[in-house]
Amino acid sequence: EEKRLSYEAKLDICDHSVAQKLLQIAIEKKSNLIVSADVTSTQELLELAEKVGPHIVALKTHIDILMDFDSDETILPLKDLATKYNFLLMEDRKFADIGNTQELQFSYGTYKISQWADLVTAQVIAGYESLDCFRNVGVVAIIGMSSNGTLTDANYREEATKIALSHPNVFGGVSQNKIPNELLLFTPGINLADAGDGKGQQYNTPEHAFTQLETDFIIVGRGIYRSDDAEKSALSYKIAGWNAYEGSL
Ligand code: BMP
Repeated sequence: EEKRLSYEAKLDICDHSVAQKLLQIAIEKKSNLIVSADVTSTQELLELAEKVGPHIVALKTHIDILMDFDSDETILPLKDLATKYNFLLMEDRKFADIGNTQELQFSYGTYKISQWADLVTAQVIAGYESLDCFRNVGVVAIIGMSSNGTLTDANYREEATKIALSHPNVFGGVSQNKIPNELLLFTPGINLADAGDGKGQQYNTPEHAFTQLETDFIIVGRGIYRSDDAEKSALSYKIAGWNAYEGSL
């Protein structure tokens, strides 16, 4: 049975440069919170980033849901906020195609993700080589999903974990189950008020994620951006996440 490691201990075993940055930010800001900025306008995105920036290690985007995406108007100010508040940009693209197509989706088209994202999520369904194209970013592999009825059963997760562990571009995984210590664990489906969203999402508490799953980072969307005061609720989740982390050591 593996023991839960501190962020300091993980710095020694997680070599990927993006893993190192995330762990250093976590230690510095005493935060393991990633806010999922699932808003549909640039103004909402930037306002949210300004409010939650001081409390997060990364801002997770679904850049393709913006109605008004523009590299100059969206990405430049977002990058400035990331620098100002010291957080990374995580594009939750969940790539899920053959390597050649992913390479095109990563660097071309409207969003040119490779030009600004520090880390991206990718399915591993297309196999090991499909991940070769993600150079200069860190990849977080989707190992298990939070939604009711997901096909990521124990066998799938085991095979996905093998790919994640062996591929040099991958430094972490998204899952609702434990994964090996050599990978950083990211856990979405976190909400202090709700158990689900009526659309298949299933929620757990930060306490569950750290104690039961030994997660490294919690990902919170609606719990923060839908609340009356996003700044205040980001701070609450940050404190809840940090207390749960310290309690799990
Ligand atoms: P919310 O906290 O509002 O439910 O948002 C969760 C976020 O995490 C969404 O952006 C979703 O795409 C993402 N996510 C998830 O909920 N479950 C997973 O298994 C993987 C995800 O990336």
